[in-house]
Amino acid sequence: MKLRTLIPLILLTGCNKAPVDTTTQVVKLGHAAPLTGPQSHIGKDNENGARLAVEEANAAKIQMGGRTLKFELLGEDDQADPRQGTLVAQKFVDGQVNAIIGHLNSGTTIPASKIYFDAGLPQVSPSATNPAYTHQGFKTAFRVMANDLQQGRALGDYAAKKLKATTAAIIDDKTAYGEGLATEFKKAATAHGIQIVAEEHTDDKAVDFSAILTRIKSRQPDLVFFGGMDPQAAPMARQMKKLDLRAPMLMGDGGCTTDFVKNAGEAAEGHRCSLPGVPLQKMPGGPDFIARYKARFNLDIQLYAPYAYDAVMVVVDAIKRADSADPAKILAVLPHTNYQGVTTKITFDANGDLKDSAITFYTAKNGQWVAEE
Ligand code: ABU
Repeated sequence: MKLRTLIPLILLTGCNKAPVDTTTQVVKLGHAAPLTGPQSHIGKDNENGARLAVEEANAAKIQMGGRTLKFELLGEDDQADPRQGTLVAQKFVDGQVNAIIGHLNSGTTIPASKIYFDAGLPQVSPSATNPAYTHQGFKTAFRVMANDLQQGRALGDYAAKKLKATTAAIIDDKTAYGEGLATEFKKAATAHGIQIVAEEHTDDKAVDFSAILTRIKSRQPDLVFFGGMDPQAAPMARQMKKLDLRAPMLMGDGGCTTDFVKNAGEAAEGHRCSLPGVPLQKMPGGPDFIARYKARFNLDIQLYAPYAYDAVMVVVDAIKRADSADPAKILAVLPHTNYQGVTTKITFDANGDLKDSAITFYTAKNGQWVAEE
């Protein structure tokens, strides 16, 4: 750029001061997920989805008040730990971010949401599905995925109608997500007359389930429901096979990952999972998103990347409609979102939950999750 073109764009505030850029306006988006520990592969997938959205939003050179918006993604590792989640939340508040994308886990999202609410910061979680997140009366809390009232009910219906189970064992990982989903599954399953013959608990760091599974085997359930994430689900499947516990495992979205089928190997075969939304290939922007994600990161999508992408784009859309990146102004328009995302058409109910979302069931076959029609 020639100097005479550059000078009007840069305001020099004094000989010793750095020039103030009057051509761009920075918009800071905080993103929180586990980037270390057993769930780091899912956390990085979320962050990649959000990063792709930020890069595409920047490429669109959105103009506001004579400036180009420059979105910055500030990624933090909450380690899937509730206490770390609140520390990250406070860091975002102190750093004066404009909006939050996250967190990934319900166990971090829920305690962090109080901090964002108190600070008046919009929060859009791509993946936290415990209903409590949006049921606290916080007008700052939104999510772009069905919650576990819907998912738990669908899992109970599936157990009764599709798997024809009359008995079930339930294991949860004692997290807000795993325990919450197991509770909703149990309500729906028992409403269908399924007898719960065992209830066991583990945690989100455990890898040895042999004692739990041995007790469950003695009760001969028609299925084993697991409320938890893939770092537990994969070794659990392997240990079920070793113990010759042949009942299918039924899981929610937390087990529905690429890593589950990879790490469980042959022991994954025949297990089932549910995932909010339609299969990625059938999502409105799914095939194109898969290609763009692969081109940018040279990775396959784990799980929630398209939801993280949509969570960013919902905020970008709100900023455009508000004609402002001020958090209060974003919050004024977010409830009226009507945005065609990669995953679905996104509109929110009065709680900040997605209005319409399908639930899809998958069976592990030949090393992949295969969607059921
Ligand atoms: N939706 C399952 C994983 C995230 C969570 O809700 O904890």
